[in-house]
Formats: sequence, structure tokens, C-alpha cells
Amino acid sequence: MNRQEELLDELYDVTIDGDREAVVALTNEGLALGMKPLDLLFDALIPALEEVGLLFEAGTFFVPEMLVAAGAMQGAMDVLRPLLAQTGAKPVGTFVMGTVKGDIHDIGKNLCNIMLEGAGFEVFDLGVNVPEQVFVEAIREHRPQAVGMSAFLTTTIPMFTPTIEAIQQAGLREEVLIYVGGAPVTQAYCDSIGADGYAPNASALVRDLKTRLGIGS
Ligand code: B12
Repeated sequence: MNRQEELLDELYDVTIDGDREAVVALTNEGLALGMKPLDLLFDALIPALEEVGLLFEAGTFFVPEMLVAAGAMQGAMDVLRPLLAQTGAKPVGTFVMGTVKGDIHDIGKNLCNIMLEGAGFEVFDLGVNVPEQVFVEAIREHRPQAVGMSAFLTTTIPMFTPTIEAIQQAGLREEVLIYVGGAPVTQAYCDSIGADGYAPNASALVRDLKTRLGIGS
């Protein structure tokens, strides 16, 4: 096994352990070795959080362990963010993003934001636990081409529907593409609630959005 493969294994393990210092050190080492930020994310960091979720489900991990693992992942994101989101270019479009009411998961949402910014979009992040009317006001204020709603719980994905209804009632539905996403969301669920788009990950979101808006890569 070469150092890069070994590093991915180590990064996976220390993320599960929630060792933020080691996660940051390995992320920096990976970059110094010439590894790509997206490979560090998709081949170690994200799979590690998936495993943390499985350990939680199995009753081996509890909320505190999930929290430290998430904190460790954030450490890596702090290092990777500037590399993924180049700034300075004129925005190609505007995107409003938030995690729906009742839900505080934000790592997936933040990753989407970073990738959107990297693709040249101006992103207005409404944060977590965002009520319907805050989405509506943000659309009114920023006039984005698209709005994204993130949810990670089966108990919070039903919030997509009242949010879409509120956007509709405000007369803004025809102006924006509505994207939904988050771990329990599927294309079928997206279709069933009348959202415009779903993407399983940040890269797919950027790809889909650029295609729909007719923006070349
Ligand atoms: C870390 C974590 C936490 C952290 C969150 C910290 C934070 N700042 O986000 C903490 C500890 C706070 C937490 C709390 C809870 N959690 Co939690 N959590 C997780 C965990 C382990 C990882 C989530 C994550 O960040 N993954 C990493 C990112 C990168 O995930 P990703 O899916 O690859 O992200 C991509 C896509 O989803 C997509 N995407 C995301 N958003 C959007 C939006 C749009 C518009 C689009 C198009 C795409 C898109 O793009 C992303 C980037 O590529 C998951 C396990 C899992 N498998 O998801 C459980 C999990 C989501 N949590 C779970 C639970 C049960 C809870 C709690 C209820 C636990 C409790 N008893 O208190 C609470 C709920 C708190 C609340 N009200 O929100 C369950 C949910 C079960 C369910 N189906 O409902 C899971 C699945 C764990 C499990 N297997 O049981 N959690």
C-alpha cells in the first residue's frame, strides 16, 4: 500500500474517532502529497461519517460520538474550503440554501455551498432549522435562480412540502428551481412533492444546476 492509500485509511479511522487534530494533520499531509481535495472528501471523510451513522444506528455510538466526528470533519472542511471555492470571478448565478425547520444537520449543506461557490455561484446560506417564511423572504430579497432545502431526518423531510407551499403562496414558485437533498431524500421523494431537482451529492447538484441553467463548464 502506498502512502496515499494508507493516508486515506488513517483519515477514515481518525474521523470516526473524532480526532480533529489528526484529521487536520492528515488532510494537510494529503494535500502536500498532491492528493485532490475531492478525493480526501469522497474517499475518506464522507464514508467515515456514513460509518459513524451506522455505528449510531447499531447502538455502538451515541450523539456525543456523532458530534465529535462531525467536529473532526469540520476541521478538514476548514482546510479544504478555500481550495474548493475559488472566489473573485463574477457570479454565474445565485443560490439560496438552508436546512429545513427542525433539522440541524449542516455538513452536507455546507459542502454543497462550497461546491456551488467553486462553480461560480453566489450562495446565500440561511443556516439550519430554517422556517418556511425565512426561505420565502430570502427568495424575495435575493431573487435566486434556485433554492435548496437540506434535510437529514425522516422526521424533517416532510418540511419540504409546507416550504414549497409557502413559496407558491408568495407567488414566487415560477421564479425559482427548487432542489431538495440530504441523506434520506430520493429522486422519487423529490418527484412526489413537486420539487424540481434532487441530487445525491454536491458535485451532482452543481452539474444538474449548470445543465438546467445552460451554463457551460
Ligand atoms: C454528524 C451527524 C449528526 C450531527 C450533526 C452535526 C452537523 N453539524 O451537521 C449531530 C450529532 C448534531 C446529529 C444529531 C442528530 N442526528 Co444525526 N447524523 C450525523 C451523521 C453521522 C452524518 C451526517 C453528515 O453530515 N454526513 C456527511 C455529509 C457530507 O453527508 P452526505 O449525505 O454525503 O451529504 C451530501 C448529500 O446529502 C447532498 N445534500 C445535502 N444537502 C443537500 C441539499 C440539496 C438541496 C441537495 C440537492 C443535496 C444535498 O450533498 C451532500 C454533499 O455531497 C448521519 C449519518 C448519515 N449516514 O447521514 C446521522 C443521522 C442523519 N442522524 C440521525 C439522527 C437520528 C440524529 C438525531 C435525531 C439523534 C438524536 N437522538 O438526537 C439528532 C437530530 C438533531 C436534529 N434535530 O437535527 C439519523 C437519521 C435517521 C433518519 N433516517 O431519520 C442518521 C442517519 C444516523 C443513523 N444512521 O441513524 N447528527
